[in-house]
Amino acid sequence: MNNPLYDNLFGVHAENDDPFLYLLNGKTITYKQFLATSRKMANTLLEMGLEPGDCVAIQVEKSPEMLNIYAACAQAGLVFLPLNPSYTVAELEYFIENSEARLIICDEKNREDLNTITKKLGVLVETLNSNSTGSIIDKAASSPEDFQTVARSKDDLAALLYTSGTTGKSKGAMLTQTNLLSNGNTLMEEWQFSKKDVLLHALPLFHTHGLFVATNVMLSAGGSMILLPKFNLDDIIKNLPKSSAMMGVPTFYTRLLADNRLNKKLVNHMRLFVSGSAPLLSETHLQFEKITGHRILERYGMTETNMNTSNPYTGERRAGTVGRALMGVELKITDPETEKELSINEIGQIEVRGPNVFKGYWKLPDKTKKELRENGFFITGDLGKIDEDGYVHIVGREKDLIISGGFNIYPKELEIFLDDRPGVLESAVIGVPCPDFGETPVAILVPSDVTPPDIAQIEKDIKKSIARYKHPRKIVLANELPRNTMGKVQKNILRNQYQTLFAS
Ligand code: MCA
Ligand code: AMP
Repeated sequence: MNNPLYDNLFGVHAENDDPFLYLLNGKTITYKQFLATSRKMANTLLEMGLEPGDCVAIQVEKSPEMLNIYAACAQAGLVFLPLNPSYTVAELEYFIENSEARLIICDEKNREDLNTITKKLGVLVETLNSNSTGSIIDKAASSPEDFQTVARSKDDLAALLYTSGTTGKSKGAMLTQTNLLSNGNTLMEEWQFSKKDVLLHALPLFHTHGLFVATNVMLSAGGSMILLPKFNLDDIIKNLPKSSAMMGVPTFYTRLLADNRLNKKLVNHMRLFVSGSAPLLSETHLQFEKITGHRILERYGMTETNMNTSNPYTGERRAGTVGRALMGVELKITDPETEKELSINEIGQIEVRGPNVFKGYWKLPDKTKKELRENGFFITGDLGKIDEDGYVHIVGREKDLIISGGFNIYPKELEIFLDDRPGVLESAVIGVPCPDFGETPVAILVPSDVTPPDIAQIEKDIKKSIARYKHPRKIVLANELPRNTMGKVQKNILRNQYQTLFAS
C-alpha cells in the first residue's frame, strides 16, 4: 500500500464488477467502470501540470463525475476542495485565493463570471456540467486509462474543507488521509454496512456528511448508492423501496413526515435511517418511529473532526441524544473557564480527540493552537453533557452559529456585511426556529441618524454577494440592540423577542 486513502477506498475495487452508482436516468455505473474513468481523470489532472500536494477546487452540481474527480485527486495525491455551488463570485474569490488552488473546476455557466478572478490569481479553469459534459470530460476522454497511483503517506492532506468562523472569515480545515479513512471504517463497522447495502444518497457532495460520511462508508463497504441530484420528496419516495439505508439532515425527516405517502410499507426494505449535521427534535424521532417503525440513528460530527459520536446500531437509540463516542474517539466535557474535566451530567464544552480529528486550520497556526490543544483534544465550540450511560447530549453552542437545513451560517459574516450598508449603524443576526430548516437567520438593523437604510437595496446587495442559503429571511429595524453591562449584544433577548416569527 503506497497511498492508503486511494488503495483502501478505491483501489481495492479496480476489478469489482458490482454496481457502485445507480442514477436517476436508469444508468448503473459499476465500481470497475467508475475507477477506469477516475484513472483517466487522474491522468488529465497531471497532464495539466498539477503536482502532488496541489489543491483542486471544484464548484459544480452533484454528479458521478464529481466523485470521479474526488477519486482522481486521491490517486494523483492532490488535495480535494469541494465548494457549494450557491457561493457567489465574491465568496469564491476568497476560497480560491486563500486555498492557493491551482485549478478550479466549475460549471460552464459560471466560467465567464470567474474569469477575472482566475486571471488575477493565475488559476487554471476547467468545466464540468451537471449533464456530464465539460472541458474536463473532453480531456479525460483522450487520456490514457492506466495510471500509476502517486505515493502518499497517511498524514498527507487529502482534502481542504472550508468552515465558517466566528470572525466572519471561513477557515480551511486540513483533513488527512487518516482522518477520512479511519472515520469511514469506523462508521461502516458501527452501522454494519456491507456490500449488500444500497444507500439512498440525497445529500450534497460538497460537505462532510454527503462526501466523507455517506460516500466513504459505502466505498469502505463496497455497497452501492442511488445518487439523487438533490433531496426531492418524489424521488425519495420512489427510491426508498429499492434502498436499505439513508443518511440525512433533520429537514429530510420533517419533510418526509409531512408527506402522507410515508408509511411502514414504503420503508419495508430499509434497515437504517441516520440523521446528523443539526439537532433532530425528539418529537421528529418519536413521530418517525410511530409512522415507520424505525428509530432514526442520530450521530454528531463536525467538518474539523468528521464523526465523533453515534447512537448504537444494536443498542438503544435515545431521542434527544447523539449517542456515545465512536470507537477510537475520546470525548470529554470541560469547564470553559478552568479547562478542568467535568463529571457525569455536568454541562460544559465538548472536546474530542482521535484519528478523526483534523490537522489544523490552513495557514492559521494561531487559530489552530487556540482550538486544537497540544494534547490532541479539539475544542468543538458545542456545549453538552455525558449522562450516566455515556450518551452525549448537546445542549447548546458556545460559538455563535445558525444551522439552517444542515448548512452553517455564521452571524458575524452577515453582520460585517450589513454594518457596511449605508444607513446602518449596527446590526445583529440571530437564528430563530423554522419548521422546515430548524433555524433560519433574521437580521436586526439599527438605523444611523442621518439616512434610514434602504432594505430593498440591502436585499439586492446581499443577493449579489452572499450565497442564497445564508440570506436573512427577514430584516427588521430596531432603535437599539440590547446590551449587557459589558456592552455585549444580548442575542438571547433578541431570540426570545423574534422566536415566533416563523412558527408553524
Ligand atoms: C436550500 N435553501 C436553503 C437551504 N437549502 N436556505 C436555507 N437553508 C438551507 N439549508 C434555499 C434554496 O436555495 C431556495 O432558495 C430556498 O432555500 C428553498 O429551497 P428548497 O427547494 O426548499 O430547498 P432544497 O433545495 O430542497 O434544500 C433543502 C435541503 C438542503 C434538502 C435541506 O439544504 C440540503 O440538502 N441540506 C443538507 C446540508 C448538508 O449536507 N449539511 C451537512 C454539512 P429560493 O427561495 O431562492 O428558491 S456537514 C456537517 O454539518 C457536519 C460535518 C455533520 O455533522 O454532518
Ligand atoms: P459543520 O461546521 O458544518 O461541520 O457543523 C458542525 C456543527 O454541526 C457541530 O459543531 C454541531 O454544532 C452541529 N451538529 C452536527 N451534528 C449534530 C447533531 N446531531 N446534533 C446537534 N448538532 C449537530
